[in-house]
Amino acid sequence: MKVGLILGDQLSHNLPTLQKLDRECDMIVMAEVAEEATYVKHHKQKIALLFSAMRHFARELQQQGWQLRYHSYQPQSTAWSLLDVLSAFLRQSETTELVITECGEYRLQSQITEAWPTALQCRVTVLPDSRFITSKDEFSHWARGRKQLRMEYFYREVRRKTGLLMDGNNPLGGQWNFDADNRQAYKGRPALPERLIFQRDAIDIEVLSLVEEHFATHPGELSGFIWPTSREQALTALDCFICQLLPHFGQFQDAMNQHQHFMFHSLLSTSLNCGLLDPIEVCRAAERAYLDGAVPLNAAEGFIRQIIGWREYVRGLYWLLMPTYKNHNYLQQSTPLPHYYWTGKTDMLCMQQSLHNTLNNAYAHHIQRLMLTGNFALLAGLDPQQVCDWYLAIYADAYEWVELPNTLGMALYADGGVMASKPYAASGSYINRMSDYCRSCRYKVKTSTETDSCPFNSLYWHFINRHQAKLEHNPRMGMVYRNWKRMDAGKKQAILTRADIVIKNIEML
Ligand code: FAD
Ligand code: DLZ
Ligand code: SF4
Repeated sequence: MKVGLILGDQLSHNLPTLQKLDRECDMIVMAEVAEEATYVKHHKQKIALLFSAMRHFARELQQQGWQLRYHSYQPQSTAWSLLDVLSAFLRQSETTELVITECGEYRLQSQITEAWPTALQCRVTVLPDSRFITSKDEFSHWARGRKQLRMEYFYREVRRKTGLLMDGNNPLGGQWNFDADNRQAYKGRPALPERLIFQRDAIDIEVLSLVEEHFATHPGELSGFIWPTSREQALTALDCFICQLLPHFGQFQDAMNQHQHFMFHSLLSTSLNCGLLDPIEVCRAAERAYLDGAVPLNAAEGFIRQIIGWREYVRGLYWLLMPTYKNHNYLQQSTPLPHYYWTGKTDMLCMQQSLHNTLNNAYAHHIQRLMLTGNFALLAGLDPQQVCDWYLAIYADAYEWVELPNTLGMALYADGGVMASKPYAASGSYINRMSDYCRSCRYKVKTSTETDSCPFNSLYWHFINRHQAKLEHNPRMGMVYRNWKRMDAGKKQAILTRADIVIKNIEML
């Protein structure tokens, strides 16, 4: 008999493991275990999402006739890890081979390939994960010999490969990228539709109370749990997004608003990343909406680029550059993560709103992650390891393959420019342009050196000044350094003095 282990982020009916096994004679194992639930202090909603989605998926497999052993979470269980569960099961069965689809994190994948065959005394077959459009080998092949690994060029290859929004060999509309149309601030129009609320079934309810009881010390609230926990719900969420939100997705992709935590974003990353949705089916649905005339091209292209471009690209980079990628700290930043990242208690309204969204919903949209919590971490010189651990723990869609390049590379520039052609550093004026936070904030966005000045302003120039040696020769930073050099010496000193005080009192902002 063969045994297939299905992980919490492998909940797809087309999973290679299922294709390789025979439901007549093989066995599936799924397990909720302490090691996976606590290797970082995951947000309560992330644990609830995974446990509930795993239970729903297991039930579907059983209904299809699979023999399945499901290990439910028990706090006192001696089976702490996936290996413990498998060891116990294999001891009592006639298993000849363990089959698993390669997993999403280097941490676990290296255990599987290096330790499991000996520990389990059985053959371990690892199958490539066909749920991504670009295989690891294809990505390495694309990257080979290139001086720079820019997403835009990779994305064009994937457009050609999939034929998405293509007219033969050319992009529909004559352009690959419509980002120039996608930078509008949101002034309250059009009104946002109500978000979808799913009826919670007995599985969801049982899991939510299990998590409340046994993961009480983990961050976040469970009361706002909105995530699809089955494929059926994920498909409903996809339909709703395409009909109601995609038409304006492009236009307001970078916008932020005090009263709207989700804007026109899809909230589909949790379902994509745990396997409930397939990236190609999601992109085909967006393409179809464009071809039917229901959404403009800039919206469909912008959305599809996030999935076949950014999502595939970060996964390719992760597997190309791990394990050393994780340790980079190009800018040598080391300030500890302020405690408000875990509590949301700060007077910086933009940060407070983004952190409340994070703690209440295990979600923040891309611009909140990149230009608020990420930008602040970059400017304030926070330790990349601590920042990465926080992002991995706190979002319901976080797995290291996607979290690490986005945090270490895109937000923190800690990889020295492998991923981003320049640091995503911005002062309060960018935040003011793209949001309505500043008008209600206790800090003043127009000033830099007063005690009530926006911290982002002095921190921005402090960042530019302290990393001059590493950044000034970057052609995309030329203008910034010319402005800094032209600035009056007294003003410069006042800004740097203010920033030093801000950094010294970082916990008090
Ligand atoms: P939408 O805005 O609706 O976008 C559609 C889809 O595109 C998303 O569902 C996602 O699958 C994909 N996508 C968009 N941007 C990216 C990106 N940069 N990288 C990969 N996929 C992308 N995304 C995660 O899935 N998991 C993470 O742990 C994660 N950590 C991040 C950390 C930082 C510091 C930053 C800046 C970004 C991170 N992202 C991560 C990317 C992005 O912020 C989220 O994918 C997005 O906010 C999810 O919300 P959504 O589904 O509403 O996205
Ligand atoms: C994130 C997560 C959590 C919280 N719990 C489990 C679990 O109990 N069992 C499981 O199989 N997977 C879980 N996961 C997802 C895994 O951590 C994920 O599969 C690996 O990190 C590889 O991406
Ligand atoms: Fe954020 Fe500064 Fe605006 Fe306040 S003033 S909301 S701290 S950018």
